[in-house]
Amino acid sequence: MKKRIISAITTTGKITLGNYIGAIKQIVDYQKDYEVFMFVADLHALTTPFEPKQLQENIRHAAALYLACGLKPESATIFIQSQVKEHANLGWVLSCHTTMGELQRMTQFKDKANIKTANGTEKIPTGILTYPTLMAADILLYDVDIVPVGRDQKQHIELTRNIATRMNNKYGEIFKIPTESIQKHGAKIMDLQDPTKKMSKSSSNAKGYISLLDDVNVARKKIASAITDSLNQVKFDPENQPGVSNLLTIYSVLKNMSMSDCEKQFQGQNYGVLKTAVADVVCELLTTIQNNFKQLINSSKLDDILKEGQQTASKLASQKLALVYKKIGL
Ligand code: ATP
Ligand code: LTN
Repeated sequence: MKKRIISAITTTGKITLGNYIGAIKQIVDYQKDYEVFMFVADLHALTTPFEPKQLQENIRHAAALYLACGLKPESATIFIQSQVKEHANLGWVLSCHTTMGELQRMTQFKDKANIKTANGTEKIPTGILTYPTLMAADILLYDVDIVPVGRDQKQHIELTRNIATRMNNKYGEIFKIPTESIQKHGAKIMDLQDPTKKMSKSSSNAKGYISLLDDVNVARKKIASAITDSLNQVKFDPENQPGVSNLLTIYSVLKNMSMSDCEKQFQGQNYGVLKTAVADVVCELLTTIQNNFKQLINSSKLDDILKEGQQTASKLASQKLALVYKKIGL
């Protein structure tokens, strides 16, 4: 039997090159040999301020982009999280088996909540704190083996394992214990304007990230104005040359080349040459994705794929939730 994987992207904004390299590309590669579940994490998007219309557009764009990036409905179940009610149901049960301490220790919570004062929590939606239990539900509903994610999610998968093990020990075997898959290179693509920060779709500076739907000329300009350094050597050294290392990482992942081969290719060249090469490979990718996207975004084919995804996912999710309810005495 094929091993199963699951992943998702939160619809808090435009899907970025960081999301593509850290998550989507891995999943597209996995689909040859694994049974893939990939969903649009729209319930997770409620944890940050949102506009209903924009949210709806982001959800459809995300689903179309998964397909445009190469996910195939024949080998992947693609669905929208809020259309499978069991996610929120199981999320509640799991939150009752997770401590406040565990959730407060999550690095992403500490970053996002940015608690500075004693009464600072008044402004933070509770969902920012409890979101890892919903994420654990997303994973545990489907008996998956592997969760391909970027590095920032490692802690959440560890928490998922802890909750699952705790419940298996208390109630008997319910959940399969998943592991994360994090790439050696590309697990954390950095902001083009501040290469010490992760490239993030919710960044306030659009020059720092490349959206998969950015006009290619805009993307080219963003890469041309990416922050580098004054050392004038193309070397992979994230600590001392974070900007150059970030560009090299993007190049090496998209070209499927080893880092040492990339370093050799640019040895003795100036940063302009590197930037042009990165822009070429990124724009080639964006052009392909955007052409596919245009065909899909208003098509009924997309609706059909999502409907089928919902049915397949719901079947598994409802069986798992029924087992959980039975085991815990509901
Ligand atoms: P936000 O910007 O709102 O914090 P995000 O862009 O980090 O969101 P998520 O939806 O939280 O996106 O992440 C979706 C997937 O993309 C996760 O697996 C995450 O680890 C990965 N990912 C996100 N940003 C990057 C990045 N800069 N580099 C590599 N992987 C990333
Ligand atoms: N917020 C998550 C996206 C996500 C996810 C998941 C990823 C929600 N549920 C389940 C993998 C598996 C993130 O990666 N930031």
